[in-house]
Amino acid sequence: ELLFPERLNCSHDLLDRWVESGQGDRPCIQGAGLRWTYAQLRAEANRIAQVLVEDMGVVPGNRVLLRGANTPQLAACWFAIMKVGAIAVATMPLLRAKELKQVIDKAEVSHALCDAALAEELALAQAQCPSLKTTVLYRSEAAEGLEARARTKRAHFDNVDTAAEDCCIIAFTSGTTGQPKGTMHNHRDVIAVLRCWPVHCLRATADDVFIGSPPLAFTFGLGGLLLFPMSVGASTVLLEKAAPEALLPAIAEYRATVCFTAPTSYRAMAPLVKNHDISSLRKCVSAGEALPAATRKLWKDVTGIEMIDGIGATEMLHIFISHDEASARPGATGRPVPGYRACVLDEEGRVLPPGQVGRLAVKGPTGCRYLADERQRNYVLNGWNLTGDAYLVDADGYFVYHARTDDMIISGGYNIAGPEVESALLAHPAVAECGVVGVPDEERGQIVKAFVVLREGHGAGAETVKTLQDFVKATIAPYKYPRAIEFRASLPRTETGKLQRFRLRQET
Ligand code: 3UK
Repeated sequence: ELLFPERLNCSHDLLDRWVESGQGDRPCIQGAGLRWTYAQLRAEANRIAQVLVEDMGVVPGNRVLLRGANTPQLAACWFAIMKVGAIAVATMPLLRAKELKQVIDKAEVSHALCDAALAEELALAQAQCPSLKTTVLYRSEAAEGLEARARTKRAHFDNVDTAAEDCCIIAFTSGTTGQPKGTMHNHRDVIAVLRCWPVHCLRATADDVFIGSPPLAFTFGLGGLLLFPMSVGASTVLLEKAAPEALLPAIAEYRATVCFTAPTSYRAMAPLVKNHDISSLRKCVSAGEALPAATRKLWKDVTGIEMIDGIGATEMLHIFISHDEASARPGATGRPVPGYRACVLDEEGRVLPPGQVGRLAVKGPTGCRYLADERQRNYVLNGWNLTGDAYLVDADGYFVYHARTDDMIISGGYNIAGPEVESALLAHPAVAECGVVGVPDEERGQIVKAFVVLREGHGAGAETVKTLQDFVKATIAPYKYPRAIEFRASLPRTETGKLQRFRLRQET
């Protein structure tokens, strides 16, 4: 059981505390050509907090939209929102006006801070959103821009005295299957996650330099690239562009030690590692989708590093099943992070014995608060969150991922998990990426179909199809092999690195 004071503002624990204890000169955040200490980030956030209150009229509880690539300025804006007791509604940089409108309406956004480079789509959305009254642009030269306003403010600000249970984040799920869903988190939740996975599985120190790809609008990135480094007094690198080709040179340049990204990014980086000096790296975290055993091995072969896998979810804020380097088990996500409980349920909500696939349920200090009532009714049971994943627990208590519940393939009476077939295919050297879905079939109901991106030097053709099919049959139960294989140049993914299987299904 974690205990918290009744009044609590998370920005104090993460930011102000370091300055107050005389450690304000520690390096805190880099990126976009900037290098700020803890004291500098705090001063920036304090000035922006005054812009929010004095110029924009933000009061505690207002929902403030954030829109921008990962930069120190975005982080300063995030802290400013915490400091004034408002609610941060961070959005993915790639969202278009239509999607922004949905977020603004659902979250009842009243104010926005937006990177000037991304102003256009937000302006289009704002024209159709009556609730959104005031937008201020940052990284802007304009006289009414955030920087010009912030220059007139003081470096000091007294944080609003928020309750631990005041909401401070509305986070939207990445919409792997369609409509984004809003989830709410309070100041206590932010502090609670700091005391769970980072302490038990990551164990970073003040000397670590964090880096990675997930946007701060994705709670995987918010935790991994902002909250977790700052909770231990470490430093973080925020990259505006963090595609695999950009991430490797950045790791080398900043001498980064802890990396957060998705499995697909590790697979893309693996063949390029030899061109870069990434000897500084000591911890690599994978989340967002299942980490196939073949990807874990590939990364270990080229870097020597045992990855830390963890399943997290926007509604839980961060990772709740994971492991540390010493207890990694290839093919398994790990065990419940201390502080969380997890189990696998059948359709009626009964706990299943080890070895049986069912619906993953999780309970802990975070979770259970959706914006939409319908979501709350269907995905929260008795304080347990149903994540929508099919899992099994093995005899040692390790949780093994199977599929998203709605991605299970039923073919000829067999239940087949697409990701298991993907893992098998990824172990073949010709396969760079793949996605496996069920497609309608008159005889079998569905058949297993694989979409495959080949590695350089491998030809798409009947011969490769046969080779890959035989390879799968030799690795897992033969009935699971992909009866159809289609070669693609790339696969549809979300901004968070998740394969969009629903799109693959639509495309057949
Ligand atoms: C899937 C995984 C297998 C799973 C997230 C870390 O991904 C995050 O949040 P989302 O709300 O999606 C949640 C869903 O993604 N998933 C995530 N990680 C894994 N499946 N193995 C994994 N390691 O379907 C889950 O229900 O976008 C991840 C931290 C914070 C996050 N928000």
